[in-house]
Amino acid sequence: MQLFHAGPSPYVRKVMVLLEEAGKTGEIALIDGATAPTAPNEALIAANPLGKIPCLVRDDGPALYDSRVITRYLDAKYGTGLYLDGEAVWLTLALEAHADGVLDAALLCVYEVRMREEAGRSAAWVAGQRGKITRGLDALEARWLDHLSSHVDMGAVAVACVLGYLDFRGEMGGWGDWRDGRPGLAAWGEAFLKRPAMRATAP
Ligand SMILES: N[C@@H](CCC(=O)N[C@@H](CS)C(=O)NCC(=O)O)C(=O)O
Repeated sequence: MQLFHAGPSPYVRKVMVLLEEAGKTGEIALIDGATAPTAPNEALIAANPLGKIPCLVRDDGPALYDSRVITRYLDAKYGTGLYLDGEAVWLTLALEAHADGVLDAALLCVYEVRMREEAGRSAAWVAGQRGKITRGLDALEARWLDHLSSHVDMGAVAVACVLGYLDFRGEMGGWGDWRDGRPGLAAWGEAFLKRPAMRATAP
């Protein structure tokens, strides 16, 4: 299998963390997936018409995207147990979707700075995306700490990838420090980001 990959991508990082946790990084060849809406990667587009990473090219079936589909597939293939069993899987999936939504907002803030001329940028639009980030983080502090502190699942991995990305692109994104006013999330995040799989995949 081959994975269209780029070190800074937080969505790619979710997949890489799963592979690290499973001890299966050696089974997948990483190929250059560097891309942007304004600089499409033709090899990637041949596998994923949406031109987004991660994209997993399989020998025995169609390419898989997006990150949530790939992580679910690899979890089933390698039995990593990062999706909880029974009813609890809905918590994993809800938390992963929540984290990915915060990531989507953060990525759009970064794209606004990197890909739009200053004169064409919309302060109101960026404020709207930052609002999603703030509310998403506040909800993690208010409602998800019990789950986070008692499960290592794909929801927790996705949240940690969000926090890592907010640190990595904080200067460009201008969203402030996710730790401020969120002591529970700060403590959980600092500890989770020290896991070997998180360290090995840091942007
Ligand atoms: N929902 C997708 C989002 C993937 C995504 O937006 N990846 C970015 C890189 S971090 C990308 O490929 N951007 C290029 C583009 O939008 O054209 C997933 O979870 O995989």
